[in-house]
Amino acid sequence: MTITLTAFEASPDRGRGLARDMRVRWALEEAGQPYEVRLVSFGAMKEPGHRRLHPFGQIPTYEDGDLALFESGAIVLHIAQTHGSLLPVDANARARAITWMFAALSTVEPPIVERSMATLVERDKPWFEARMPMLDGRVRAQLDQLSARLGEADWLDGGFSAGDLMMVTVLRRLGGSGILEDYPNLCAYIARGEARPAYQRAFADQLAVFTRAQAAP
Ligand code: GTB
Repeated sequence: MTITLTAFEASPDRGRGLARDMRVRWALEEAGQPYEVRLVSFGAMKEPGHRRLHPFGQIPTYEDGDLALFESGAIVLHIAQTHGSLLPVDANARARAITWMFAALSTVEPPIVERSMATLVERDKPWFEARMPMLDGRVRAQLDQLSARLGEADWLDGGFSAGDLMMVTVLRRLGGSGILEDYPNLCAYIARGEARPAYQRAFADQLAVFTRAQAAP
């Protein structure tokens, strides 16, 4: 049975690999698992057919035989637990790698998403200029601590793991904000993740979707 993901038919990120299917594609590439991608429009995501897979009408989803999952974190964890070497064998190291996945998703990602959403949909609001320093401050508060913990290490806890995969994808959303440049070790960390052959394959595949959509009449 082939693994099937869903992704945006026309991603608003314009091929930058910022939508959450990217982390699932990357995990599958790291795990050496072939997969197919079903592209869905914003309209189709809200239809009953897609909502049976994803109650909140979003991407990504994951299907493998009679297993259907949603939530990118749960999907990457499932991939890491069932294939490849994205989680260490040692039980304690494995638990710590999973902890970093949760840290990425529930501590670092929320202020980044909040900031990113404000720049997308609140730019013309009277409160925008006053609110941004507070949103930047919340992002920086987490990056200060993440940067201090990472120090000069290559990865967050020993070898590359699903925790790093998740953290790199979360941090990438800050590209273009001007914030990351104040954290050279985090920039180098992201670059190390992006240099991985599995990342490169995943990125090229999602970019090809955008490029094809642009070329379509
Ligand atoms: N918690 C869920 C998960 O981790 O899987 C969140 C899933 C989610 O937010 N999916 C988004 C979606 O389907 C796409 S990734 N949105 C459509 C909808 O809700 O109707 C979020 C995203 C979108 C666009 C950019 N971008 O343009 O840069 C980046 C990230």
